[in-house]
Amino acid sequence: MSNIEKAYELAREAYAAMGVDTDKAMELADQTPISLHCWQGDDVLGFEGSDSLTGGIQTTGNYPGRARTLEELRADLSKALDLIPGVSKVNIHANYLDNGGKKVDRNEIEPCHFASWADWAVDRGIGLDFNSTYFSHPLAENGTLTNPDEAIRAFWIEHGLRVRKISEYFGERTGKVCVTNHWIPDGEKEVPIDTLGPRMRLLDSCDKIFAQKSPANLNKDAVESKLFGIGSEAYVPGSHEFYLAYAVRNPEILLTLDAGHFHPTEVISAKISSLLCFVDEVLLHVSRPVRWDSDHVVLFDDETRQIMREVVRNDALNRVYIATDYFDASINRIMAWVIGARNARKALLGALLEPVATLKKYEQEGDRSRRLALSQEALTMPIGAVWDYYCMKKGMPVGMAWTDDVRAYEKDVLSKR
Ligand code: RNT
Ligand code: ZN
Repeated sequence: MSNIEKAYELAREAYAAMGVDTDKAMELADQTPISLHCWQGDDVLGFEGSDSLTGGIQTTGNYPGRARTLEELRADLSKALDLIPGVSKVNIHANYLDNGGKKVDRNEIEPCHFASWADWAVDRGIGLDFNSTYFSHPLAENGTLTNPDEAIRAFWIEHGLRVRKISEYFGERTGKVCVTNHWIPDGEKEVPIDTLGPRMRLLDSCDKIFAQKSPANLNKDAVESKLFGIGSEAYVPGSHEFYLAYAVRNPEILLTLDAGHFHPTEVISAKISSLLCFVDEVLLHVSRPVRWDSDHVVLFDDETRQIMREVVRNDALNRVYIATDYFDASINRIMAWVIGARNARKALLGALLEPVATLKKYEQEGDRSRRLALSQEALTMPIGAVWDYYCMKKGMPVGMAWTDDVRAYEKDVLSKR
């Protein structure tokens, strides 16, 4: 018996004594899809030939080896996916199109421009998620779906409509539902006088984009709010209240919660169960804001763990889609992917290893003292032993072993770019 197996055996017994079935927890943690964002690999630049990122979001750092082509990005993504245990999907942005070297504007994209992504996903046996791209474009400078210029607003509405067709195509090709996220960067540095007008235009734009329902087995649309961005500190029309109301009014639309899109002391873990009272399904952008919406690499930290606990404790795994959303250009980008995704999965496993049934029993009995005591005992249970065993069983590297693999790839591939 290896040390990993020995440690697992002890952990399994300790968890069983708490009423937790570790095999069941590993199975559920493994089978729950986590959607890996493609944009960590190239600093959100995409393949339209753009060399700058706009829209009030920002990557910092210039670590060598950024993916410059679709082929490089997919090779890097494949490398990362091979080191992340569990069912993964890949989350693509509309500016990651395969245009064959010809200019295809955002209002012209078609499924054929994403066929190579679908081929790649089918080949890997994974699902795809999708995102409209309303930033890093000259027509986005003064607003997209809120733009008072009707021609520009129409351009972006057309983009949204086309994105949803591509999502349906992804759903068909992969046989797995595509979750499509819509986020716009529109906002103002200073408080505008008319705060209602842009929102009424956004409402009209959304109604036009979502007028036709997608087959629910192919595509589900989600709307993502934000509090502020760089240059939109004072006013963002697509606020939490706006999209929450929109999702409640339109039951087929999901609400997206991004961990970095609220006031610095506000946490999305505290919002999930309220939303579940009013919307059918939720999309999570698991990210890490540091003092602002900085999109740092996801950690195995309190909030990431609390997000997963809220989903598991409320038995909502089948109503919540989990996606990662961060971009760090200051460290090896593949390591950034793997660290964040493994942390998200580990946090999910940790939540599934909580003695939820017993905690709920104490709660129902009114035994708040023992509820608190057990919740604290659970924190120092050997999650790591179960995680290591799970990785080993899935043929995935255990501990730091995967970093050697990425270093070798860096030497052979990334450093030559
Ligand atoms: C921006 C949003 C959005 C983006 C991606 C690239 O603040 O979080 O989800 O990160 O679409
Ligand atoms: Zn996000």
